[in-house]
This record gives sequence, structure tokens and C-alpha cells, in this order.
Amino acid sequence: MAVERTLSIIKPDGVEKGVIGQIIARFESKGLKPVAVRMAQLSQAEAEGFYAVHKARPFFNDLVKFMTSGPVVLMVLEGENAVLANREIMGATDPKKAAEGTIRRDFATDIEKNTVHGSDSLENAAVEVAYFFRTIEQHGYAWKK
Ligand code: RTP
Ligand code: MG
Repeated sequence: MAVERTLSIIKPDGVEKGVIGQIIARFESKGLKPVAVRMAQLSQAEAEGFYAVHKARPFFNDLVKFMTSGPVVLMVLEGENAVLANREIMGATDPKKAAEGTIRRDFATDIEKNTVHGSDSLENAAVEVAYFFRTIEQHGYAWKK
């Protein structure tokens, strides 16, 4: 098992619904520790840059509009297999298809307003973490068995 870091975002709908604490508690209870946390209101340029891979998708403009509509919570989560573990805790993109007990099943509104973002690969996680956090802003834990 490898200790990884991944980027998590509590999207504007999650902040608006008042479930920041419940979401972080789910990560912590499943072994993912926040090593960097910041609240921010993304500018259009910041959101477009972050979602650049989706630029050609039909939902791109709506996604940028949604992600800039209110504050978000940016987090780096650290833990064993953090990238995949985070995706499992989040659930499927469409909350109607998300498994029971996942964040999206329990809190998301729809396929767009789906409460959380999580990096989808270790490679993208490194890019996404660096997009929002300098190394000095990431606080490691001692991983002792
Ligand atoms: P995320 O990147 O936010 O963790 O979500 P994901 O991997 O599960 O889904 P992805 O395909 O990367 O899509 C990014 C975000 O775009 C919005 N979306 N809207 N209207 C639509 O059909 C649609 N499809 C995707 C969602 O906010 C999705 O999380
Ligand atoms: Mg994605």
C-alpha cells in the first residue's frame, strides 16, 4: 500500500448546504487526513485552468459558472491509496448512480452540483495539488504503524 496525496474540493453546493464538517469527518474516519485546507472563491480564470481538460465538453461553461458561483473548500488529502480511496468515498459523478453511503449519494443535487471533486489519477493528483497549494502549505503527518 502506498501513501498518496490527492486534491479534494468541496464544491459551492456542499459549502452552501452546510456539510463541510460532515464531509471532512467522512474522509478522516476512513483514513484520509487533510494536510492542507483553504477556503476560496475561484475566479473564472482559475476555474477554467483547473478544468482545462474538459474544455471541449458540452458542460464546460456551466461547470465553470457553477464552480465560481460561491466559495469552495480546497483540500489535500493524504492516506493509503488516497486517490482511489477518495473517489470511492465520493461516489459516482451522477448522484443517482452513486453507491449508498457515498458523499454524492447523500449530499449531491445532480450530476453537476455533485458536492465534491477528487483527482482521478495519481498523475493528475500531483498536477491538481500543485495548482492550488505550494509545498510549504502542505503539512505532512508522521505515518507510523
Ligand atoms: P470531478 O472531476 O469534479 O471529481 O468529477 P468526476 O471526475 O466524477 O466527473 P468529470 O467527468 O471529471 O466531470 C467534472 C465535473 O463536471 C460536472 N459535470 N456536469 N452536466 C453534465 O452532464 C456534467 N457532467 C459532468 C460535474 O460537476 C463533474 O463532477
Ligand atoms: Mg474528474
